[in-house]
Amino acid sequence: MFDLEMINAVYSRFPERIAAARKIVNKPLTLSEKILYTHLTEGNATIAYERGSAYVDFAPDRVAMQDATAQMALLQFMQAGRPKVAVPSTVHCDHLIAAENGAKSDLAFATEESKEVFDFLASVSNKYGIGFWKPGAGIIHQVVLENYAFPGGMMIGTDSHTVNAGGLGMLAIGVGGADACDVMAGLPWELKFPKLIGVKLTGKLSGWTSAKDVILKVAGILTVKGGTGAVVEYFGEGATSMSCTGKGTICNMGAEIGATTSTFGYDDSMERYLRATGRADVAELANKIREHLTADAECYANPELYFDQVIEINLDELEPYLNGPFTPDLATPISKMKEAAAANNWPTKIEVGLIGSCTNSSYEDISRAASLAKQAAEKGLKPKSEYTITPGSETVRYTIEKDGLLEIFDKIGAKVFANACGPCIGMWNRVGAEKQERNTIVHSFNRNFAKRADGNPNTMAFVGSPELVTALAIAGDLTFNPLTDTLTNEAGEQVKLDPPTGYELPPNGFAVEDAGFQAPAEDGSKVQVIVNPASSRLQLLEPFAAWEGKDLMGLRLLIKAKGKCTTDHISMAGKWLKFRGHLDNISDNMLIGAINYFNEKPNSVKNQLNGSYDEVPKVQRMYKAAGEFSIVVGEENYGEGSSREHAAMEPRFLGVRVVLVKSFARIHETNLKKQGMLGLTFANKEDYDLILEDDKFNLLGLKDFTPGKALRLVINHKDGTTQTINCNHTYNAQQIEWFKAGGALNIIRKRVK
Ligand code: MIC
Ligand code: SF4
Repeated sequence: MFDLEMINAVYSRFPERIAAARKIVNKPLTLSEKILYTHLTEGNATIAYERGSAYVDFAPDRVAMQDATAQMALLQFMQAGRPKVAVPSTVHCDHLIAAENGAKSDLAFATEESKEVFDFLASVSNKYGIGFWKPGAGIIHQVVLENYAFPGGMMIGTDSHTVNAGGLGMLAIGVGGADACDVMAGLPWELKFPKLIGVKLTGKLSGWTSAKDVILKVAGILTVKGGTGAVVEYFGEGATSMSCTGKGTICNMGAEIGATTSTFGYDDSMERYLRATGRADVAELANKIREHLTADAECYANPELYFDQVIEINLDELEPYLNGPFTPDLATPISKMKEAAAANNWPTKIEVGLIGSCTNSSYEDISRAASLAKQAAEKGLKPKSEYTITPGSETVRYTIEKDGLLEIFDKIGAKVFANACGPCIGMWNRVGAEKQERNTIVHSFNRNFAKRADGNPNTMAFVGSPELVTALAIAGDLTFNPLTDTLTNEAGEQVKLDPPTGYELPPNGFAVEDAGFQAPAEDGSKVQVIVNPASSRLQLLEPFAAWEGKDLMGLRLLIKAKGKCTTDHISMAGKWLKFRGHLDNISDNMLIGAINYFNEKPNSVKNQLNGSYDEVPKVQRMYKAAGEFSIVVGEENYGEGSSREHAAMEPRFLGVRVVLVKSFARIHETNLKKQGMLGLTFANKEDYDLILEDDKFNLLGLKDFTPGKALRLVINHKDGTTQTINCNHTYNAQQIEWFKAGGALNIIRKRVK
């Protein structure tokens, strides 16, 4: 068991800090507020922070990083001049393992292919006191839930789905590596005090409906930006009657609505999960302060008085959903899929059904899916689609193997991939994907942006619960509704699938031989971290230049991005994950997925220096070589999706100075600020329409860069006319200092010297 002392220390502060907060806020407190106010850097609360506007310094209890983002986070941390991390931290090797032939050979291949990176992460971890989870141990969020998450805690993680730990009653928040670096260096972590959305769950889950459907429904209601700047707190009979891992699924996909995080109050399901995962002592500690680990009763009785927005969902009436394609908020109840598919001309033949991922690979998920696989075998049904499983952790994998569940899947021809991200992040060497055929897949992951799973822009991915994905893979048909429809079996009979059944927790307990953990050295001072200067995968960071003290004149338009521009569009994953530790090399993927407004094509922009069209990174490198800077323009929720700070560092590195959009996703906006970029929004969104392909820009007002005061952008059109528009920003005084220093890390560097 990890962290018992730390958890004890956190809990012993709770009563006093909550009493102080209650006094200052002067009304009953939600769980989210309790966790926020017990984690203030200042200690006991002295101010009632205004939700949605006050910047507040917090002291998170722990940090988690995955291999693809840890490289940058730790390259930055290495410059902070500390012998050890200030709070318990872990690294998890999961993103760099591609899925192709099956767990064993894929893992062996990845371990060899990414040896240099894994060795780097292992040695940095060893040196600085960071727990290291080896390749094959599992996906970060599942491993965190099983080992580290605790009710009432606050953690940050360099991955947007860090929020998964809300299933155990934490406030767990996804951040860029620079934020993680601060916290590991013992500095406060700043967050805008969030707004609160309450989701009241009445009724109970039953039959085909699962926790996943709750969040698929919520995504349909709130859309991909509806949760921005807010914590979503779930409560009600539907919440307490649901499993802890089901809660994890709901919180996990809260990232897809842009929520800062999501959480649930401590309850019996969490206690059961803590005990089942070998943390009875944590459960005992939590039980002692139980009333502090959930909201004050008044908040749930009259939520409208305590939350900024309240949504009510009746689980008795909730249908299974399928969300997609291309966006996780396009929610279609399964009963309406037939119509929706016909209306949108979606291919209805399902090529592959994929279950698992950090979102949905609990014992409960797998056992419910297995109950359907078992029926298929018994009823003479052969899955019409390919079917794959990615277990979330070695503990889950080992346990489902021991309990015979893998054998059941084997009987229907399923392929088991390594305990890793694999197909969820484009690390899927799918045969034939390069042909770019239009096709449909269904999966139980969380994201379905274009190209995300297999790199094919024409793959339409629909997100559903593992049970629904399994039923659909058996049917091979997107319009199959297992609640009402029958299937023809091998004997030509019509058969119906019974609703799935499963176990909340393994009836015989979890088991594992080697969970994959490596503890760091007690004294890491002698450990050497070596980065080969000739490496194509790792590169030490050079400081970015400080602001030159002047307004920015003559900026070139690099791209005016049209429509959805997620971090997958800005810094694609898949094969590019290889270069996450090498800023120069990964910069060759900068914005290659973004659609150019002027020709509607990806990765084709006008080079203003010679009028020709070329790839975005190439054009930007030419500007850089010519000593010129540029600006990127975008639309709504720019930078949606992941926490990867490469989406901010690449433009910074290549000489983009300003990103001007209609609105930002939270993590990306912070990442831009941290790296010394100017992330601005149109004061009038229609001004987006003023930007022309040959424009050059002057950004004015920087000498007087002040919180709350708009900057001015002069647009110089090719025909000699100019227009001046206002650009808003959300920089506070400290963030303005980051900009001036050329990035937050430069300030830390100065302190070290
Ligand atoms: C994702 O789901 O997009 C990722 C890959 O886990 C990212 C992190 C990354 O890009 O490394 C995330 O969600 O933050
Ligand atoms: Fe990995 Fe996918 Fe989860 Fe991201 S969402 S951590 S890529 S499994």
